[in-house]
Amino acid sequence: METLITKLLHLPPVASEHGQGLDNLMLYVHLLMFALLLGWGAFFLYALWRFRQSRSAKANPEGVRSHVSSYLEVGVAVVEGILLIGFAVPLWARGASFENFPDEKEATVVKVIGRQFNWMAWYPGADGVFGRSAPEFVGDSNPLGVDPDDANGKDDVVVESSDVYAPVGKPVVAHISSLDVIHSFSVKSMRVTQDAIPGLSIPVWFTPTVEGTYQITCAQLCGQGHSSMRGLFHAVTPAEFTSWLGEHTRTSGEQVSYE
Ligand SMILES: [Cu+2]
Repeated sequence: METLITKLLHLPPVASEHGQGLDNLMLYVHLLMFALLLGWGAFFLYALWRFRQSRSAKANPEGVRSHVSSYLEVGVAVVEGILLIGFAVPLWARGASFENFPDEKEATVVKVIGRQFNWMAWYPGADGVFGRSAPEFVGDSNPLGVDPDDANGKDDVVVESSDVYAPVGKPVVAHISSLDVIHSFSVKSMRVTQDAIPGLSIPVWFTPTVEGTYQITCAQLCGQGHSSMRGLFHAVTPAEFTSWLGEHTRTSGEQVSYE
């Protein structure tokens, strides 16, 4: 969704629930910086005029006696405090605190795994449980090492084409990790960025609100193919998501489907 803020700050349209709050904060920080720019600019011009050579040849040993500058400093610090405590910390806590994470039963859960140079998305399928994975199963056709004999993995879906699907109106919990070097999963329109670190699985959550196809970017320089590590995040209707997942689920024969 394009807003006055996205136009003003040249941001991609916002398409997630918490995105607007983040944009608001960015606008407030920019407004504060703009006010400081005007204030300092005006003071600079005043100082050039006030202390010009022809007017003030004598030094004043008493210096400034007014407290205006102190009051201004305190005022700026108060505004900064409000931005930090009133806006930034609550936004951070909403995204980062585990207490605020949605229940995975009520969410679309997906593992997003980066590697040089694409993204893979692993869904638990209809049973909602991810299959086991282990290093001994890793191969060209099974890069994530999903155990072919594990019952929980039979309906799992693995997509290797850098496409991530999720329905709108429901929280997405994405567990981000990497097979090789440090990548960073970033969907600007969702206002989400999380480093993908080998050996770690780091969850992020967001709720897509606007249907559409949005670019996934790797936000961490990760090698020669870094710039080609683009993907697509598809925010679709719940019905479209169910049918998409159904098309990719293999209930007999193959355990895991690859795109
Ligand atoms: Cu990368």
